[in-house]
Amino acid sequence: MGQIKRAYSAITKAKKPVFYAGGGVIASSGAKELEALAEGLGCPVTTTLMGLGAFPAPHDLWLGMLGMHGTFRANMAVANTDLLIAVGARFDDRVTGKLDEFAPSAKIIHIDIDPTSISKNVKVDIPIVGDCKDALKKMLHLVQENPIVDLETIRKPWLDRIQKWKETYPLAYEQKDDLIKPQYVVEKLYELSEGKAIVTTEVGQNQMWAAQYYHFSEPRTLLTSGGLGTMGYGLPAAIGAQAAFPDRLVVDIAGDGSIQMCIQELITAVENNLQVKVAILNNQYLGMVRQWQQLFYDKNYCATCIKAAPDFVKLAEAYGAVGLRATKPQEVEPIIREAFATPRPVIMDFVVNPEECVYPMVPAGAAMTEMLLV
Ligand SMILES: Cc1cc2nc3c(=O)[nH]c(=O)nc-3n(C[C@H](O)[C@H](O)[C@H](O)COP(=O)(O)OP(=O)(O)OC[C@H]3O[C@@H](n4cnc5c(N)ncnc54)[C@H](O)[C@@H]3O)c2cc1C
Ligand SMILES: Cc1ncc(C[n+]2csc(CCOP(=O)(O)OP(=O)(O)O)c2C)c(N)n1
Ligand SMILES: [Mg+2]
Repeated sequence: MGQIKRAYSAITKAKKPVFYAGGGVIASSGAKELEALAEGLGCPVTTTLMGLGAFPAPHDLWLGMLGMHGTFRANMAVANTDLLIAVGARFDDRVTGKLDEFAPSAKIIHIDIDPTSISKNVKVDIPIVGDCKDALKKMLHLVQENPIVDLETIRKPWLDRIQKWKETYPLAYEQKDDLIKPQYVVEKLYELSEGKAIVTTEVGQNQMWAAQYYHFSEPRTLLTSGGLGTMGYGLPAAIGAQAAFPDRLVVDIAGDGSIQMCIQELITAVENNLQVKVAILNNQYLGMVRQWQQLFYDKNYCATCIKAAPDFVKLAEAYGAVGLRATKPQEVEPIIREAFATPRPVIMDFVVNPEECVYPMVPAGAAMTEMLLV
């Protein structure tokens, strides 16, 4: 309890605090405590990829994901904070970027169950070794016993500054002309599922657009391979989720490369009538690798172009599943509606803009403020 009191004392003194929450909050079932504490402290929250769903995306205090493909406001908030409260997050290099310039003026509190995680990559000022939910609950008691006086006035300048960052560089794309934007597909999946699907992803750009544009609000609704980033994860994960929750809508947001890693698992889905919906963002590339070649190697595309891809509609049918295709923006919504209404496994093949990139992007090894925005 001593460390938690020290942490709370630091929080009461901070002018620009930020919660940086990760997969540990979900593992500990501590999302409700995090939300209550963020509200009690008027403290904005960002999460890692693995923490998405640990804090409700529609909340006023939500900053979006941080890191290499995080939002402008989340990365700017971390760069400018005077107190970073890390909860069940492990300071991965996709989050910190250049270590010397990560949260340079911040005191750091770190709650983690694994002592070897503490001060592993970034020096921590107030370590709290233990379960997130347990620690957050104890901190919440302190807030309830001794609330911050005049909280709204104290936080206003910080929250106003964050609001300006949000307005200046929101997550954005333009769905014009005849080519489908992959972000538009993910937004439509979000809208038409009313945000209630269990989403799995493959790895690459599809995974990042899922993280940015499917606005997760509940823990355990995003299943994704973060650390190892194993292409081929999404379909088997979707099948497992559907078996566990037969009445839920389960969607695998996939890439045309990754989906081919474990496509044979469609047999399992068809055989057991597990009605997973696979949405392939078909850019005809190993897109995330191509993005790096495009931006940092002068479009010297090498081994990233998928010219000889199978016809995914025919492939689905060959397995006894349903195959649907959209090649124009106006076809996106009807196809998603049809897929969601079909009580069988479905592959939706969305032929999207081939050279679309994921933005923001922090180049590998750069500081988190050095974001490429378009
Ligand atoms: C193409 C690609 C791009 C990516 N880009 C980004 C990006 O832009 N932003 C991003 O955030 N990630 C990104 N990632 C993911 C990144 O590589 C890491 O997987 C992720 O940042 C790690 O999340 P985390 O820190 O929440 O840790 P996790 O791997 O979820 O680890 C959880 C932490 O919580 C602790 N913990 C576990 N259980 C408990 C408990 N009960 N109580 C307390 N502590 C607990 C663990 O010890 C550990 O320290 C990307 C991955 C890929 C493949
Ligand atoms: C098994 C495996 N091999 C290679 C990689 C490296 N890698 C990361 S993303 C990616 C491209 C994925 O292409 P695709 O599934 O089409 O997704 P996109 O980025 O185009 O959305 C590759 C090759 C990996 N993460 N996993
Ligand atoms: Mg692709």
